[in-house]
Amino acid sequence: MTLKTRSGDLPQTPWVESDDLEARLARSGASERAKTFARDLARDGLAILDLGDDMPALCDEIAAETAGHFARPGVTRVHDAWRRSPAIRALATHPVLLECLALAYGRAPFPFQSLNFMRGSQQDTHADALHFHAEPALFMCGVWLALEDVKPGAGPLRYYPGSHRLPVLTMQDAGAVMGAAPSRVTSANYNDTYGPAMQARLAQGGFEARHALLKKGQIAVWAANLAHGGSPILDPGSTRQSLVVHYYFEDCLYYTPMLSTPERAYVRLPANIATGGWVWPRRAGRRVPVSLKQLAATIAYAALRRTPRF
Ligand SMILES: O=C(O)CCC(=O)C(=O)O
Repeated sequence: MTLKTRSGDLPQTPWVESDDLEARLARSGASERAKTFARDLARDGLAILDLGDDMPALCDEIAAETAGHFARPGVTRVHDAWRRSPAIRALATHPVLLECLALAYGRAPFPFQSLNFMRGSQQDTHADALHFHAEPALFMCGVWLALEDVKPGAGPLRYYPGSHRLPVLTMQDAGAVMGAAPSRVTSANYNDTYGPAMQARLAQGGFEARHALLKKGQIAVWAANLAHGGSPILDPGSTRQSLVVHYYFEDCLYYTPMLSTPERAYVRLPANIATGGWVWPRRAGRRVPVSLKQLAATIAYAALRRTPRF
C-alpha cells in the first residue's frame, strides 16, 4: 500500500471518518486484516487487532522493562516509559499496526506518548479529542494493549460504540468558564462540566457501554472522538496490566483543546517514538510556530524522562 506524501494530496478527513472508505479500501491493495480493521474502526470507533503469536512474549518484555516503576509505593500509572523500554518502542512501531493505521487514516501515523497501567485506570468517560487533537480534525487515535488477560472485575476499558460520530465536545461546549491562560483549567471545572456533559450526550443518544475484555497480546484501537474510560475495579486485589500508546498523523497541527481557547490553540510539539525526536506541527504543509516556553518545556520533559527513576 502506498500513501501520497505531498501535503496538498493528503486527505483532510481520516478515511475511516469519511463516506468513501469502501472506495479507498478497494483501491488500496491492503491486506484483508487491515481492511477489516478499518471497517470496524469506522463503524464502532474501536477496532480489535491481533498481531500474531509473538505478542504474549512482547507483553512479558514490556511488563519486565517497566516493572521497576511500579515497585515504588503508590505508582499505578507511568507516563512515557517508552524512552527506556525497547519493547514499548517495538510495539509502538509494529509494522502491521502502522500499516493498519495508515490505511484507516490515509496519512502516515507516528506514536507520540505512552502510558503503562498496573491496575484499572477507573478514568472518567472522555474522548481523547479533548486532550489531544489535530487540525485537520480527528487525525489522532489511541492504541491499548492488554499485557495480561483482562478480567471482568479488574476495571476493564469501557467504551461507547458509535459515539465517535458525535460532534467533538470541548470544555466551552460543556459550559466551562475558561480564561485566556491555560492555567485557568482546573480539575474542578473539568469534573463539574465536561464529565456531566459527556454523560448527558451519551444518554440522549442512547449509546450503550461495552467492555473490552481482551486477551493478553490483543490490541484495541480507538478513534479520537470515541467516548471511553476505565470501569470501576470490582475485585480490589486485581491487576490489569496494560499499555496505551497515542498516535498522531503526519503534517497536522497538534494541540491540546483542554488548554486552548477558541482564539488560541495550545500547540504541541509531540515526540516521535519511532525516531526519539519531535514532530513539528504544520498547517497546510507549513511549519507553525511553537513558543519558546513550549519548546523549553518539551525538551525539559524529555530529558527528565530519560533519567533512570528506579
Ligand atoms: O485504560 C483505561 O482504563 C482507560 C485509558 C484511557 O482512557 C486513555 O488512555 O485515554
